[in-house]
Amino acid sequence: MLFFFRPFISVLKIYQFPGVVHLTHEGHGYLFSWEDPRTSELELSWMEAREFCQTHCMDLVGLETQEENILVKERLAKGNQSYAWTGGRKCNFEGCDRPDLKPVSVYGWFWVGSHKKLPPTTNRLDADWSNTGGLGVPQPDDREHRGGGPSEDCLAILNNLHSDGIHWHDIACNHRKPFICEDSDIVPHDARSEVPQLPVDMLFVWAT
Ligand SMILES: [Ca+2]
Repeated sequence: MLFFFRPFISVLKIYQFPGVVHLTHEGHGYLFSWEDPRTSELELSWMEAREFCQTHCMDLVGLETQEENILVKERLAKGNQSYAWTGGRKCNFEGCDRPDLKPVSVYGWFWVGSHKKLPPTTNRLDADWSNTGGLGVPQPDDREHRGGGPSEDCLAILNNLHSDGIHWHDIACNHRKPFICEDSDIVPHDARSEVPQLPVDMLFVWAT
């Protein structure tokens, strides 16, 4: 989809501060946008947030393990943040036409930084989807799309906005939120200082 191939937004360059890491876990650095005074008030769309992370040779955070998910959620609570973008994305764009991703609402979610798939959304034990939302039904519920709006294709952590604790929600990607970046193993280490901005399409090559 054209959405993914927009040019990088040059205004994000003003926020460049390479090397800033607020947490290290299992060899990966994490950047929480609200923890740096230069971006403490910054809220971006999911794609803009991803571009910010890539500018820093990172990507939006992937929460592949329970431990990592807990660490990130604790940080969100500690910072009194209402929500934040993660790197969770529904694969419903060009290149996603694979049988194992169907139906996309169940099998099509993945972490963009690691290319790892999330458990099927029917598996409520190994993921952290909220059990409620604006419609009072479990996430992901694609609520805006049901109401005639955009598809809820991006994964944010919401902090008790629905009296549901801190859990995952599918949200339309154009919403503006603080965000969390994580070192990406997909980015070659020796390219980090040489290639500050990677081509977007490179990041959608699937591991099969
Ligand atoms: Ca939702």
